[in-house]
Amino acid sequence: MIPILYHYPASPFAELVRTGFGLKRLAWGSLAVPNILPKPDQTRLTGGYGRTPVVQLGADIHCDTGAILPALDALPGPSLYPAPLGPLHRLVASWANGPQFLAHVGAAMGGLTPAMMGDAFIQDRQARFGMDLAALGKAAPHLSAQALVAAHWLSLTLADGRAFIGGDAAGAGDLALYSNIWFVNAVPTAAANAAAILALPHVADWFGRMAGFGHGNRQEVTGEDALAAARAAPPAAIHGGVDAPFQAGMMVAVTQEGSRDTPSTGRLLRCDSTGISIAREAAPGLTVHVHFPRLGQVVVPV
Ligand SMILES: N[C@@H](CCC(=O)N[C@@H](CS)C(=O)NCC(=O)O)C(=O)O
Repeated sequence: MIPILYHYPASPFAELVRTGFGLKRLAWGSLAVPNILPKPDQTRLTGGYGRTPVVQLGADIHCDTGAILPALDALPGPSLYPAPLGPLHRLVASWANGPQFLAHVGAAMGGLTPAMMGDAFIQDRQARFGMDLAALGKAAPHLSAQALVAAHWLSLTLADGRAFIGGDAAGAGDLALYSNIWFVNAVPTAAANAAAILALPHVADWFGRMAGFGHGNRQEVTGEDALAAARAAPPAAIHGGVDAPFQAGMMVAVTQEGSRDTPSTGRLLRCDSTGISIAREAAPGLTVHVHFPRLGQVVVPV
């Protein structure tokens, strides 16, 4: 059973996972989804979660890099949380993928005109996340300055000659910082911002080492292949409990802070600091377990 990534090329969070596959030298299935809703191949399994990326392992569906990386970590290959930082990689990643993500959206996309983004994309992000992409240009200088602080701190961290933020081995914190800079570097109109970031001492060399991991061994799969994979492998046993006030087995809806996407609804299996898992019927006779991190998710009984 290989992991299947639901993604599109320009997604920085997807690039984070693709590079994670490279770091772990994994074989994986690539399922292309649009960069706006609807994404029927994805949401029939997640039940509503429409963000990119999602990773499927048989009948286990992992939403958000905060759930995807721990799931990939259990697969063969180098750890994504190497010592000496260990779990501190998660702290770095949640900062880079949290407040710093918006800063990098500004640095990457602030120079795009509405015509370049297209009406459908602008409307999707406005309706789902309340983002005013048409006005992003105004905020871009401020946001670009915020993004440059992350690169400055990265540069200082690397100043003692270490290869990655924790030493010789790259981890989830490196992946998160990398995907933000990759995003800025990938947009031609953001070339000046990318140049400012990559000009900081040690950052370009580190960026090259991260890019050098590649993407592992990718093969294209279809939505039908993915459904067959879900039918072929039952969900894995759940490890973790259900914190009060929730109770195991109750029906809940899971949404994301700051998103108006349709909730993923199901029977609660796990809800504690390790994450959230729900069971749902994805198709007649097909039960899947949908997993989320705990951070940033809103759980409501229904
Ligand atoms: N916290 C999520 C954030 C994912 C995210 O915001 N992804 C962006 C794309 S990079 C997204 O879903 N945008 C809307 C879409 O692609 O439909 C994670 O870590 O995976």
